[in-house]
Amino acid sequence: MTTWFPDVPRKIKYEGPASDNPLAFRHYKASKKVAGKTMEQHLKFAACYWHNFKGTGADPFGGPTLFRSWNEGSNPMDVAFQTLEAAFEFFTKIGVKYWCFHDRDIAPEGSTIRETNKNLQQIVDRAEQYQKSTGVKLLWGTANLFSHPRYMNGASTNPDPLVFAHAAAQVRRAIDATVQLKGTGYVFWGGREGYTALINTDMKQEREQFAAMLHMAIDYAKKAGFKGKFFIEPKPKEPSTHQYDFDAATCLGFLREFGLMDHFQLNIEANHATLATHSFEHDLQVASDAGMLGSIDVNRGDQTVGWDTDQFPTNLYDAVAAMLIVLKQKGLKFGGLNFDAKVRRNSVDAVDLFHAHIGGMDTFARALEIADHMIRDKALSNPLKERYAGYTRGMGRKILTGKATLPQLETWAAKQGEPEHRSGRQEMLENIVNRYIFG
Ligand code: XUL
Ligand code: CO
Repeated sequence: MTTWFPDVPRKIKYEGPASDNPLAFRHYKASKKVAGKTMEQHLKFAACYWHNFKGTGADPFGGPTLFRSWNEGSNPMDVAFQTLEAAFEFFTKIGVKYWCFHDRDIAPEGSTIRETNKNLQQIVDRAEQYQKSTGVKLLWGTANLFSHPRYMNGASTNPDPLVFAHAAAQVRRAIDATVQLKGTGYVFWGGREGYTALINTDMKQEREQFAAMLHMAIDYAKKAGFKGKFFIEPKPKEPSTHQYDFDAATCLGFLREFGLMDHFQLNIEANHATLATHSFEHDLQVASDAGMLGSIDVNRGDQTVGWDTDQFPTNLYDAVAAMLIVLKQKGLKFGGLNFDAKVRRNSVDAVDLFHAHIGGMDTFARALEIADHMIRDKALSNPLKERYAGYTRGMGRKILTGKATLPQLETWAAKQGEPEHRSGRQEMLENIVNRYIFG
């Protein structure tokens, strides 16, 4: 077997917090038990195919900077096969148990749908073999419905039904690929499912078209034997000016409106939540509160810029907040933590992919331990319980159980007089979080 990563001769190991080896984990120890499960079981890390293996570093102001050995070659299918080999070498050496792909990352589009399908099938067959020999599993698959010029006005939300049909063909085959590779999730991220100008857009109909596609996907997946969950991945904008899957709350409204709640959950991405002017934890909490947090694209944005920088997650505060929510809902059954993140355009060496994932995996491993410690100590849940205690008895309880009326409440308020002037204790609670984080 060719070695695509000669700088990393063997699997990355756990060496403990004191290690100064840049190619070692300091906190992520796959077999370490936390709250009755191993870190590997809790965290379900996935590496993504697109940024790691197909990212070129190009931006609107300059062309490629990341020249990867596996992307060299003149025959697109040869390149696809060697990229797949490199990818599985990477997954094995970094020690992620899962991967994620778009159809077009793994196999090139042909000149006809037939040829495209053939290309995809050949790569999926090979991927199935690699999965068997390495034990790496598919977390989720998806179709790229945003790069090809035909999708410039949207995919399922396109004004032209023929474009809808091309998208449908892709979704069908991407579901087949996901089923064959035993993926537990299938993602819809609608980068072009939105508009750039309302003046030429029938928003009401476009949302109906989008729902029609999702219903067709459910019907098809049932027949194809898909046992996993569909995920919608919210994002407010970029590339479209306005995207229909704006944020978690908008997606939940959409799923409820079109009768899709039973088959879908949400895949929350940190940098998408912040683009929607929420925090990462806000969108996770919205999804989790609705019983709809299915998977997470872990990354981070840059506070100083307003676009999707997709950096690797290294912020421990954000990761702890995320793990508190994940642990409280008892994990991610169908999903996991997918590093939808890319190295910077000047991180030009293949070894940088390892540094990036090590950083992300160590951050979430540490966050898992901290969050578990906080939950065991009820560090935040006790103060929260205390803050809302009034609703567990008397009139508070009546409000929540639908037994109170406006006149009754008026009488009660008049009798009780002014409420106690109570502190929210935000600073004290922030210090509690720091106590666990500082150790
Ligand atoms: C784009 C994004 C996508 C989805 C999959 O911002 O996050 O890569 O995760 O289509
Ligand atoms: Co994503």
